[in-house]
Amino acid sequence: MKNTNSHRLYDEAVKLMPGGVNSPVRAFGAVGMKPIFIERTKGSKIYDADGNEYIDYVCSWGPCILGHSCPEIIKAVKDACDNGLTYGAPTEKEVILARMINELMPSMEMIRLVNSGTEAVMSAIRAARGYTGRDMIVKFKGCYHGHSDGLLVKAGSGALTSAVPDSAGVPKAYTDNTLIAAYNNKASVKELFDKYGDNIACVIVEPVAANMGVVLPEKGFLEFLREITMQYGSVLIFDEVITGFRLGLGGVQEYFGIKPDMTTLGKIVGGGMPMAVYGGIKEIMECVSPVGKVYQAGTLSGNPIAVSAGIAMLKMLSDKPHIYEEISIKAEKIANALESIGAYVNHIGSLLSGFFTDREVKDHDSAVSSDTAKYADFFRYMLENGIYIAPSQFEAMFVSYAHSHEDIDKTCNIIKNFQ
Ligand code: KE4
Repeated sequence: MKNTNSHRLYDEAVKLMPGGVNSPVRAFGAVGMKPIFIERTKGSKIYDADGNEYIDYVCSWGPCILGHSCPEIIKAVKDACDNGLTYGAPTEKEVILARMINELMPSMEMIRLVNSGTEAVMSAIRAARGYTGRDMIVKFKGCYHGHSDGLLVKAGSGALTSAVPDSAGVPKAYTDNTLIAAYNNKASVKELFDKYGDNIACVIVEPVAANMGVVLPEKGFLEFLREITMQYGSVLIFDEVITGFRLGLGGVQEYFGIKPDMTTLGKIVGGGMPMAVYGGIKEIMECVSPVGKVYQAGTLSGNPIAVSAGIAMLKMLSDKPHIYEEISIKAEKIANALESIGAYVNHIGSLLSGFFTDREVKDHDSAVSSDTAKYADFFRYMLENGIYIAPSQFEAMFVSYAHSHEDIDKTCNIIKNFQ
């Protein structure tokens, strides 16, 4: 692959932006090479600054479930632009989108639109704390919920329960109320509730984890979280920023039949534009300003362009519910190809990850024990062969409605030839 232009752009970019990128994973650090710069996208393909074409399985980290540059979404955005880009005032389209979300995810009785998943999660946690009057939160090792201070944590020394900052610039005090449990480990959750239960405001979980690579909830794990949070009066927050509208129109909560108290959404819901959502039962959401005392605000929240993209996205997904089975079948083919070269694969719907390990990958520690050097070799091999997958083992592969049978067959053949 010729990368002259990407390398030229990268050499200029690193002088102007940390790592030459606007989000760290894009810097290709985990795969030991300079990043490629993307110039345009269409359907299942992305094209870099040197004109190289790739079949894309990053899909902008999840939003592009219908493929890139979906004509209906582009048209909705272009039409909306003719009426202005931002008003800073309520609009009918926000009501339409809020109603669509409520009808597709009934647990979200009331919602608030924001601009990123980070903002959605940060606000949901603040609402849960305001509603319960409690300070402590529980998250799971290996789950990522954006970069708000209290969530950039790792297990403290000694017991699993204490958290310490996992980023420079986060004061220790900001993480003192964050408790860490192990995914799929009920005992680690029970231990925290036995010790702190009456001061735990919420448990936040990726109901299907996708930030340690894809890790599925074991049978009964989500049900257990629902029971223990009910028992202690804590809020159960499903972070469905990745899984919302990915596994089906009702998200993981419909897929597994579990009703959280709050949900965060992002990525797909914005149709590729900067938009995310937090919401939940009315009793909690009515704690949010201007009705309640939990303050949260945003200049571009509910932006008419982003909302138009989101409405177009959800309308198409609602009109084409058959796509979910189709993209799941295509993802299954890729999962089988990865297994044929000895990878351990976690796969659900159109979401999957292959790990180079002979262990079952069911939590953070088993995920990080996989051979990440081999993954980096695999990434470079796939890129050289025109297949663009996540430049990190701890992300997911996404299959879109735009991936053709030819794309899938080509991808599987290339995977099977990896040595
Ligand atoms: P954003 O602030 O990046 O919109 O969303 C944060 C977030 C919240 N919750 C979950 C479950 C998430 O996966 C994310 C962000 N996902 C990463 C990829 N795994 C975004 C990619 C990036 O950081 O560049």
